[in-house]
Amino acid sequence: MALLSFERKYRVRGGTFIGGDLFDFWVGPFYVGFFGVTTIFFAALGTALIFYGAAIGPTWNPWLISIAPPDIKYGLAFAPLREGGLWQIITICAVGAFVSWALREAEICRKLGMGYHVPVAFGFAIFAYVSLVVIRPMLLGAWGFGFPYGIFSHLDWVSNTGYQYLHFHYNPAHMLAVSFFFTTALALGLHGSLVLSAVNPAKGTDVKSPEYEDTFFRDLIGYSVGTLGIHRVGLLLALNATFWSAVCIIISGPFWSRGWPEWWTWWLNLPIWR
Ligand code: UQ2
Repeated sequence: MALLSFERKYRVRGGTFIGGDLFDFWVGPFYVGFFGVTTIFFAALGTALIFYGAAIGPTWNPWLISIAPPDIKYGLAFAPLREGGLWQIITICAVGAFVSWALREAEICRKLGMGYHVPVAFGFAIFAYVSLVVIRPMLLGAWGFGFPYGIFSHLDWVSNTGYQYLHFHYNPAHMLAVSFFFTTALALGLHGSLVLSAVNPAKGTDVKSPEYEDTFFRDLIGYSVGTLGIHRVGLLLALNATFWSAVCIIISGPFWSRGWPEWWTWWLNLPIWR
């Protein structure tokens, strides 16, 4: 809040995608905009429906509350509210809220004359979610293939879906996704610790410049990717982690319906072994 007193120069009209000046204002520190309104709308409605679903369900235990998708027999049609219809509307609200949030990010980027890297990056996360509850269910022909909205129930879904393909770790796209997630953690671990070490020097001494950060890694491994470079590497790793996660679940079922270990028979069947 205190920052606002000297950030007035960033609170300028214009640069909106939609709505002109109508929603071009702030509430406290938050920019609203047309997509701020749609975000609030979808998020509030979706949350209210989750509470309604919990209220008509069997438990208030937060771990066990679950809102399930429709039975497979409903295919891609709308289901009655109590038989998965609620899940369908909540899914629409979730996608509506996530996409609204991304567009609000994009609008803020435009107002500030910045690049669109943040909404693009968030778009990959939205894609991962949409691949689970929209793309894969549509390819398989039933909303019932989406995952249930509940803490334990979604974990059970992941476990069951994994075992359906015998051993999900043999899924090549899953291998890539996992490797990218681990490497993302390594990169952020390296970056966060390096920056904190530079700004926390010995008592009474000056904060260290980026040249020290470069020098640390040149001493250690003979190479520094640089202060801008590490953020490029980080973005690349994180986007790939989400992207291959989406790919690994979309191909499971629609494009490969047997166990994933069996996929590797292509290797054993290569003619070079004969
Ligand atoms: C770096 C640098 C930073 C960093 C980090 C490195 C001064 C503050 C972490 C080192 C990173 C390298 C060598 C690449 C790591 C690559 C992978 C795939 C993990 O050089 O510049 O800036 O934070």
